[in-house]
Amino acid sequence: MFFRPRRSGARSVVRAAALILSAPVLSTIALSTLVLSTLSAGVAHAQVASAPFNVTNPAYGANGNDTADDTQGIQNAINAVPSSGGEVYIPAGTYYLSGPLTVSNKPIAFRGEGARVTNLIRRGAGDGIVFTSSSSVNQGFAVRSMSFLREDGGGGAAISGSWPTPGAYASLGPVTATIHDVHISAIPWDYNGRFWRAGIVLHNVTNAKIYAFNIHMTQSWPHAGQPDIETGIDIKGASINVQISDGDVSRMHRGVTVRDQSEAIFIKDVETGEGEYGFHLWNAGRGSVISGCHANMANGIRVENTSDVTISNNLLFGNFGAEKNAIKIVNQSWAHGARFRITGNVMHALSPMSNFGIVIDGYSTESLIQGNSTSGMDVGIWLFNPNTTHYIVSGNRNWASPNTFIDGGAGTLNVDNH
Ligand SMILES: [Ca+2]
Repeated sequence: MFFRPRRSGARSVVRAAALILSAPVLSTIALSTLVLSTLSAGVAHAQVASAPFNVTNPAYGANGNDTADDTQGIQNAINAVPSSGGEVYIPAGTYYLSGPLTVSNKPIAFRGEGARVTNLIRRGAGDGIVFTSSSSVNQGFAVRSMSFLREDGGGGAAISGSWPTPGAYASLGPVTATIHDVHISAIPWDYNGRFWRAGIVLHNVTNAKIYAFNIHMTQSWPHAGQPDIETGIDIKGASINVQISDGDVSRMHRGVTVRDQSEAIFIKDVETGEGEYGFHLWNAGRGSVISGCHANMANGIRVENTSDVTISNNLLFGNFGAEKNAIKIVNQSWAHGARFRITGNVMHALSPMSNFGIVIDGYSTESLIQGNSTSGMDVGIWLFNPNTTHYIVSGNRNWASPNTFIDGGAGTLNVDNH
């Protein structure tokens, strides 16, 4: 019982409650659908305020069939959405942005016709869509079915959302942010110097779902002149209960980052490639999960000063190189060092030696490393810090990984590792 995930019961309740509560809310997408069906039932036009705000309406002025700047046209449609919320519809076509699109303090859903069908081309430095709510942790924000392509300039996030710091029980609220069927990249393919600093950034979000995404820069990382904070998806602030699934990030410094106090972040079936870190959690809260993911990066998964993380059934390949790691956990105090589960992962170094499979460093306890496979590493599994205690390390296989060092501190079990 020492190794049971102590919070799993509580989290299941929270997630179940979130699912139940999300159904009637679903912010603006459900609202628009409701309005449309109400319309077809013959209800008076006075009630259609929340029907989609089509950016190509002449009253707004965007045009997806010409090369003129569409920033103001789309912004006009955003501005026309009432404070009660609505859907901004961007039909198939190519739209040019010379500045960011901004939404402040109203629920809004952006809908295109599909990634690579509705294309937003960003010229110049800065963000793409910026949503800010300072009034409610549950104010809805959705983006679906469109591409964000940077044509020149660097920096900025393609999609950015920010909410006030959530209070107690915020996790019982509705699904706040939904982002899916989005493609984030740069054009043209052969040019060095055009990329986003981040694909998607969510700050203080409660209950978000990000899925069916493709974030792929055209120039291989490292990008000249770009800071090492480039991230495909960046979850920060005190975010809670975010599900990131079924997508891929490549040619960024990091694939997915979770930081600050963010907790209960579920990362599933996500592929990362051609960068420095696949998945990086640091100074984050408890209860995050990385499962069924794939990284082909210099480092696979890095966890710093973060507790209660499950890392399971991942495939971590890489040209790891000296001092690189498939999985590394490093904690600077007991406050963050408990209850890791590292199970069923397959790790393989493409350029053998001088690199590591699983490394546990610093203050860390009450954890399980079981049924993992490493190959081609100089060191398969390494627990060396006397402050790493009460680990069970069992049934792991280190193929062509000549060194396995399992010492650790008090209460460490080393059973059937080869
Ligand atoms: Ca245009």
